[in-house]
Amino acid sequence: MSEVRKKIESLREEIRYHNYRYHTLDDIEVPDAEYDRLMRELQRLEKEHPELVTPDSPTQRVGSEPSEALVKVTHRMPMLSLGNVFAEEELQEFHERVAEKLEFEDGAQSLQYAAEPKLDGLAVSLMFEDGLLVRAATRGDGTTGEDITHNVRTIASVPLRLLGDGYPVVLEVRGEVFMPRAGFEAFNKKAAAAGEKTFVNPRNAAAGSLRQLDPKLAAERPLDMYAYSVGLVEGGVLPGHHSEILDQLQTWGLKVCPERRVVTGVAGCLEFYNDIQRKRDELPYDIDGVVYKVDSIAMQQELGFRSREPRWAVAHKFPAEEELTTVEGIDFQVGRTGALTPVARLAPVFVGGVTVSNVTLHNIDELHRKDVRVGDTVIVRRAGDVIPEVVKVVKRRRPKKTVEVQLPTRCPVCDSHVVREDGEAVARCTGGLYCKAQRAEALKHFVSRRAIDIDGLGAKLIQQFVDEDSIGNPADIYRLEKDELAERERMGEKSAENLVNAIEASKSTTLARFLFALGIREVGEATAANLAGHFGNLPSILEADEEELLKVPDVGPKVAKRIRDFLDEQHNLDVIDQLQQLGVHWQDVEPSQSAEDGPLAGKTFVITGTLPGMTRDDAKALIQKEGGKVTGSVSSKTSYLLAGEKAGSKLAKAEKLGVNVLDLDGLRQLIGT
Ligand code: D41
Repeated sequence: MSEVRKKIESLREEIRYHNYRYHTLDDIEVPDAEYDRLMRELQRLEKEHPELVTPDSPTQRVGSEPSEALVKVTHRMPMLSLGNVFAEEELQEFHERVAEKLEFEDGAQSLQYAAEPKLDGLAVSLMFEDGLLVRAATRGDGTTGEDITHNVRTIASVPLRLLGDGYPVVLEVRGEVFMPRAGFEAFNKKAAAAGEKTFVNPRNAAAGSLRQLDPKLAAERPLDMYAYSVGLVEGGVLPGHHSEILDQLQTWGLKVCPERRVVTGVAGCLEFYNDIQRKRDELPYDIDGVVYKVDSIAMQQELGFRSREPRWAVAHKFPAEEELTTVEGIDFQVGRTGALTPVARLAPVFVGGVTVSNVTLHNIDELHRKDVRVGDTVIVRRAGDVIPEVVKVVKRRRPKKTVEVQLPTRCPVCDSHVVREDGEAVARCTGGLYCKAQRAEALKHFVSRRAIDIDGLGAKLIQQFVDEDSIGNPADIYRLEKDELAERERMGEKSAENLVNAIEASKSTTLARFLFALGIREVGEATAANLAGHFGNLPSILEADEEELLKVPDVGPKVAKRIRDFLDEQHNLDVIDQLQQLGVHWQDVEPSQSAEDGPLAGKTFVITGTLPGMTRDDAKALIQKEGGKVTGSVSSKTSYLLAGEKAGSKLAKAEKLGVNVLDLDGLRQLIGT
């Protein structure tokens, strides 16, 4: 017994806390679905143990608390609440209860429902007397709401006087006030730009707007309203069907939802549900399900209601788009380019209609910004077809002794070092070809035409080899046997032979191609050629330290470091060694001494504009051949700007910085030709 008492008390405390977050702070901590679950659990326990119900229990005051500043209004006819179903079976049960109570013989196959979207806004009551809007009130707890006449009068789609004639003397219209999505986005954007408070969702924005004390503020909010039923009616009669009543309200100037439809039986309801769910993202307003109402008012009256819920209506809710779950682990996935992506492993949770158990956290900065830790309770969101995301951590539920997740220093796939350049969000594995995660991409690059050039080894085949582990690194390509290839699906004798020949032919290459093929980051074709030209042979490159690498044309500190990082990994050296053992070879060349001895040694050039009779690439090659360096942008370190015709901003900058400006003749003079 005391266990139950404790449980009830803790539920109440939890619910009160969330009420406070929601109503007072306007800053929710858990998704609605979780709040509803807590509430239902409390209701269930209190029902089982009525002796434990106390007047201050949150169940004794469903709905929002009227704020002190707004005037309270007692609804002359209580505003009912609406039961929920989530699953098809529950809808079927609802329908069977209706059919039974109405004593249908045939299971009420032909029973008609008025179906409409369930807007995610705020229920309100509008009182019209002699056609004039005399009072608007929030639903509140269904019995007592707040007077919001001053704010509702600012909503353009609410008539201050009913149109036409034939309306009852007293007509209470009930409906939903909401903020259309576009208006919400625009409002938040403006508020953010002005450094003002933004709203988490359109529903909160609508609620906040309606409860403003100053109608001038409410008037700035893009609110709208759809009528969904009537309350008090005196001095007049309304049509006999819900659908007709809404039509009638429309003729009197009220706005009703255009998506509404009369449907037949459970099958009709489900069809409507699916239609609306499909349309959901395109609708200009947020909805959280659909509502079915028995269309005949006579039948509604026969059915009546039970504990404030009509027996003739039910909300069929969409799966919640936000749910709570716990983080069971945080792994780092290695992508094809070596980028490490943190992924949260979750206790599987049904959200937005699917079960989610993995969510990407994008990169380490994002992970730290959200501060997600193993053991955390998190809000997971999946809206429409958007990929699921962790919205935020519920910090209050964090277990003791959690640790902040750190970027691993070694690759989880291949154990190579992980590097992250300053100012870059992405961390990468340095394993390159050695890392299985990067293998397929690296191999594709290796065999490409401008690299080692193996014709016939396409992307699909490479993926196959990698998947079945028959190629671990580029050297393995040279270990493939013809018979083995021919046995492969879709590869005949002939193409196997062609491939073997292409592999054989690729063994005779150049040092530049070989270096490019290795796929060292930042080492493109041009840099590979410069490296080959500068050092002339592979052993010199393997031995070169960063300082020596910097002497290579076009190689800056960043590239030099990338090359050194790559060559410092033993497995990369092993692959290079194996490739040579297996017959990959090239002709060494005389190392060019240009950078050290040429007339342009130590000088840095920038090229701009159109040079007469020479491409910029040729000019670059000429400068490099004579020992100069060519960079892309002008700075105080630039020795010369080689400017052709139509030189633009670079010329202006050079002049501003006092950098020497040359034309081609000037360059030739410098070189001495
Ligand atoms: O769109 C809505 N949110 C909506 C709410 C609707 N389309 N119809 C509704 N119908 C009712 C009854 C059946 C009681 C007249 C409702 C609500 N009620 C409702 N909204 C908030 C509490 C109840």
